[in-house]
Amino acid sequence: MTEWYTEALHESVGQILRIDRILHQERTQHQDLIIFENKTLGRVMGLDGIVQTTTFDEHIYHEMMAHVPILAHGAARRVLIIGGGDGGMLRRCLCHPLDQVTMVEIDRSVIDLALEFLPMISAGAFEDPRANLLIADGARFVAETEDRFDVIIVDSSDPTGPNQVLFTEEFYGHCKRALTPGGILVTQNGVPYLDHGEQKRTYGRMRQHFGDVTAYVAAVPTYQGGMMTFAWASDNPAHRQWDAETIAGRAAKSGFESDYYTPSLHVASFALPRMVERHVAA
Ligand code: AG3
Repeated sequence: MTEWYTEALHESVGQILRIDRILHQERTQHQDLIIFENKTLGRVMGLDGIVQTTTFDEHIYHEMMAHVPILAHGAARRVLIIGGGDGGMLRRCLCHPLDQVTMVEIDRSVIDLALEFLPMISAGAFEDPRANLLIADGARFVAETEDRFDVIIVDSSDPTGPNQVLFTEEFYGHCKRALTPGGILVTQNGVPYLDHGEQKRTYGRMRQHFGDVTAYVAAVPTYQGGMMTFAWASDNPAHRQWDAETIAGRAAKSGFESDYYTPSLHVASFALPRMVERHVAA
């Protein structure tokens, strides 16, 4: 009998993925986790009924959330990732000549199981001496840390449960405090065409703490619903206005391979549909 994974993220539309083979399934301390194979998508990881990553298109999301802020910053030495248990974000951050990448993941099981069943996503990143891995509550970490970071990347799931705290004004204020002057915060902010209001309110909340707030976009096929938005907050508007040549020069210095990211796409990703502009301005 054919088994299907039915995603339960949006109220009245959704996607189903055929489960060709279950590699692992368990209730971790924090969430329901499944890793399965699908003929088209390769290996898929779902948490609490929502597709988190697939070997088919993880590169789009991870490249855009790591390379865009790091290259826009231009002089980042220290990066913080909140979440990111599969290690794909860590791997893309470590493509750059950084001193350290701190990753704060609340659920150790996600890391362990991704290492076992999705090792191609982190591709050795956890062994890099510049990787500083902490198993802890990310919201608490940013509220309390004395460390300062040039870029903070919030690689979270959607605000459906306890992780709603990662979408609050208070959390963004703590991120601001943990950034160096002119530092950049980026967060995954859902698919605007299908989204719950929670994510639309992100920009107004960020604006309470940052002088320059916007979004940039990429389409990730398995985050169904069209384009996905990444929220962007900094006090330095120049960081989202570099031209493609400047970005290309920095990318060449980092010297990495990508499958989605290009310097011209980087620049273009800040061009927003009117509807997203309205969310940003609201
Ligand atoms: N975190 C973002 C998952 C977003 C899913 N949302 C959605 N389908 N609208 C992914 C973790 C990858 N490191």
